[in-house]
Amino acid sequence: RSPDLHLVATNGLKYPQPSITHGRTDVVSVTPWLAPVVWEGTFYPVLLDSIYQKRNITVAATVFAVGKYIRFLKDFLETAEQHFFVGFKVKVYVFTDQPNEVPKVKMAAGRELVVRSVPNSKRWQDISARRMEIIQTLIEEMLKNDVDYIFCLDVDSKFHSRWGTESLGELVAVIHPGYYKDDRSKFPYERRPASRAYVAPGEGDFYYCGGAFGGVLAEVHQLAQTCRKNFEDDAKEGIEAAWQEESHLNRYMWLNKPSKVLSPEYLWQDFKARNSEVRVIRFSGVIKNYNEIRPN
Ligand code: UD2
Repeated sequence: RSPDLHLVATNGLKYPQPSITHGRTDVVSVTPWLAPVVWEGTFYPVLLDSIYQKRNITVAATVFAVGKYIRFLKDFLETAEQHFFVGFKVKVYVFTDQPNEVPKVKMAAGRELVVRSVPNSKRWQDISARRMEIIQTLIEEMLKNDVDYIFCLDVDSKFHSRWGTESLGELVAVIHPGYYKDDRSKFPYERRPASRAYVAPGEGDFYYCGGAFGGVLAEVHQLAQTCRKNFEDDAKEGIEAAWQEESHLNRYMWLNKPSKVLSPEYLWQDFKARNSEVRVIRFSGVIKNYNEIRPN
């Protein structure tokens, strides 16, 4: 089914009158291919929630906590309870090499934690990149159950404010907070033509995060399968893209335009001061000591 074709509103629901001449002027809220860019002030949460409540949707999230990254899981899960699709059916899939260390976090009715074992890897690059293969396999299993949307998120992060139905779409990408004011020649795309993640000079729309993406199952499956295959085919030729699966994701999103783009409100970085156009930080990466936390 195509979930976004028919938006049925609730009869009698009250919300402010929409305007087509007044709105945010400090940010761009639509891409040149006419996908919404979601910023605070561009949507009505109550209206969107009522539309998606009618559909009785289930949203899955995947998160990987391998090796020392298990320490981030408690805050991630607790803050997800407070901010991520509150009031909706949610299934959080935790992939870890230490299933016994997964914190017991109390979840509201309709919300569920599913813990899966995955092996550790010697190189952090492999842990990060192998997520695509595991996400691909997970979606193949899920097609048999009733999950509608999936988001794939980094564990070393916390929710601070609402992340909800405004983020739903067929294929959803998040603008990376580090580069959104830069010329695209400065984006850290993979620049070697030999790689399947290559983005040529003068190409590319935005620089998207590897740490958050999502959409409907079929679309995210296609993305994960393609990024996995390209990553593995590169590896057979001794090439690893500059930012592993994030580079492949950026190549993918260049060719397959996301139907919804989430502003950097949806993945900020705690070490960066908040920019004025970012009125709300919804989700952000915590500060971490890379040398201490990574296996190599
Ligand atoms: C960026 C991306 C990340 C990924 C990476 C390139 C953001 C915010 N982050 O972050 O998604 O694309 O570049 O590979 O866009 N992990 C473990 N154990 C480990 C290492 C990694 O569980 O030992 C998992 C964990 O879920 C972590 C994720 O892999 O959140 C990404 O690794 P990272 O956070 O070290 O990557 P980073 O900060 O370079």
